[in-house]
Amino acid sequence: MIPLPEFGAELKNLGFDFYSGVPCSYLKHFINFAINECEYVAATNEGEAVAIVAGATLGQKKSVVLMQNSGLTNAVSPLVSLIQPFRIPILGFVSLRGEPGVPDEPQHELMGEITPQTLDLLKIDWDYLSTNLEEAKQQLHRANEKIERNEPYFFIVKKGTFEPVGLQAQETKITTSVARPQSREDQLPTRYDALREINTLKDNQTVQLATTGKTGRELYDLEDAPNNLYMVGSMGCVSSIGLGLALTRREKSVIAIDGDGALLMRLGNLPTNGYCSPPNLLHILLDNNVHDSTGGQQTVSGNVDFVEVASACGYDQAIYVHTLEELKDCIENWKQDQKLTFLYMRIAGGSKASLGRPTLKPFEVKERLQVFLGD
Ligand SMILES: Cc1ncc(C[n+]2csc(CCOP(=O)(O)OP(=O)(O)O)c2C)c(N)n1
Repeated sequence: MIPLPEFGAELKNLGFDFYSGVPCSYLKHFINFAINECEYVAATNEGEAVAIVAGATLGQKKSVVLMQNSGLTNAVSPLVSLIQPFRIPILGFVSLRGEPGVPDEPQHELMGEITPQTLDLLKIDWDYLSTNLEEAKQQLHRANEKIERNEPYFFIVKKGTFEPVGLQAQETKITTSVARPQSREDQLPTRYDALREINTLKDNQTVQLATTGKTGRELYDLEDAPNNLYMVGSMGCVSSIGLGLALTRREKSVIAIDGDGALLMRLGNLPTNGYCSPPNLLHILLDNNVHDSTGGQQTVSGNVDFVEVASACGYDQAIYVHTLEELKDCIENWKQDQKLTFLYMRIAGGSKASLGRPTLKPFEVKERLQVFLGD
């Protein structure tokens, strides 16, 4: 069995000290170690955890994601359409519940059988983690070489790999949130005009992350800049990338621009953001009540009070924005007095005619952003 103080120290020596994940009993001692000794963000699902460590990696922290193999399926979208096309080198540990030949519960049987092939299909290089400390350390060094070459790397962890580590007392945090609800008519600007307002206020300390679909395309059309990231895939992950980046780069102002379809797809991100509460994260939802990018199919956003939801999830403040003027004021106020803020604005459907797409490849956008961030 691997003693975690030594194994964890080796990871720290290699620079890995930021973690996110969802627990698994096979990984519990490793997770306990991460919670006790490192920065660990408890995610609500494994896809969110992948996006958080992706954001932390953009922020130049070598980062680790921990998950049960049943959660690998939850993480497929960001692994396929964020980690790979952007070439974000994360280190993963995935447990092997349902290992063939080892008695386990029926729900793990198939996943245990297909875990290695799943990683192969995802084109993620992997190895079974040795239960011998010295061998495991050598494996870490080999994994680190991959990471240094901008490639993700995963270990599959079998039952009983780690020696026990107890869980130290954990802090519980309750936020007092301010919710400012709707108080007048909406101006309903176009997304393009709202994005222009946001973009106009950008300075050289700000990073703008734009959600999947036409939000990123319109931002690119307005102004292609090194401090922009057009997320293109991993729908719903923009605020989680923002969280990882904001936690690791406290001196930067991180603005995550979301869509209603995307936010609803991963609504579980909100409580994690609210709990971690980085003051330098501004989360803006532009709600057109439709999946505009895929043809305007209605979402259920009309039935959701996002300001109340974000506030109830622990955002320090959640504000209903009615006009472009208010949007400008709210962004300026947040810059002056930073606290985790959610801005909600209803916008008109539709988008700019004959809209282009970023000509840079996702990994080129990432590399450019890393230069901006001082890599
Ligand atoms: C996981 C996943 N499901 C579906 C899609 C297809 N898709 C791309 S953009 C989009 C609509 C996004 O809607 P919303 O977040 O409301 O933004 P809008 O298009 O209205 O600006 C969809 C469904 C995708 N890219 N990824």
